[in-house]
Amino acid sequence: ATNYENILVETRDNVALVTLNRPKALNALSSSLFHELNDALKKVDGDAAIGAIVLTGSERAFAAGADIKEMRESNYIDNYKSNFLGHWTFITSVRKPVIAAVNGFALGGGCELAMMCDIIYAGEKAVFGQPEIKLGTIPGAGGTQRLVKAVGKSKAMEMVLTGSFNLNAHEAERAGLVSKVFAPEVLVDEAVKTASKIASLSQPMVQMAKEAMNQSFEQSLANGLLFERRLFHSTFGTHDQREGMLAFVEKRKAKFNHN
Ligand code: CO8
Repeated sequence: ATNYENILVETRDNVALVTLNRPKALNALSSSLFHELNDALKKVDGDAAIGAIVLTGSERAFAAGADIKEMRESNYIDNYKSNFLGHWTFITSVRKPVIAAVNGFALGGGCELAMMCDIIYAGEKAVFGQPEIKLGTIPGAGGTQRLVKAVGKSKAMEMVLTGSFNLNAHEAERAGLVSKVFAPEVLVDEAVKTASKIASLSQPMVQMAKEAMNQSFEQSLANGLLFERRLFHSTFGTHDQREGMLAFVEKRKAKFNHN
């Protein structure tokens, strides 16, 4: 296993559990943390034994945002030339499902990172917010885009424009940002349970379904529907579709071989 300084990676059966681990900085997303995260995600995405990924932080903080101390002195032209934080988008190209298990603060880039995942589970003390405006900047990794779709325009506007209107776990669930809320101490186990359930299904089908749903954010409805239908057609070229439908008819559990 690779030794990382800012994250921990473990496998639980068919699930990879990645834990952000910069406790002293409330998991502020430094550039080296993100490079390690990307490296770990790349490895588990390519590991056939892993079917889904859980990303979590500590009970106090999922992540309190981009590392303010690291970026405070950077200037426009350097940001532009280095495409500063461009590598943050890597997680959105991971093909396996990623569940964010959010305890504590998910602020700024932390909220944006959670929204780059496919499913968000929250611990009861989770706090979601976009405080960038208070730092004299604006969200830079999807907060002005994904948040609008996740919680609707009025809530997203209020969060981003005031920087201090945060959502707690239950508010986030009601708004649709989060799918389930758990007690903090069971959150990660519950996320792993769901990830494991997903990982036990046909991996190519899971990935096609994820790919098709993600098109809904990118495409017109007509194009998205066409993309979906073509992928749906293609599932009939697989073993797992044959087996899944046969198992239904024979009233038994399907045995997927991911082909
Ligand atoms: N960056 C760097 N260090 C941080 C950060 C951060 N985002 N958040 C907390 N820390 C550090 C603190 O400086 C402190 O360090 P030290 O002990 O050395 O003083 C330590 O973590 C503990 O924090 P606090 O003492 O502040 O803990 P509190 O419990 O008092 O407060 C809060 C917790 C409310 C979470 C508070 O830490 C806070 O407000 N943090 C900043 C939150 C924030 O503004 N986040 C947004 C950052 S900007 C951003 O994310 C932009 C993303 C743009 C992406 C662009 C991609 C292209």
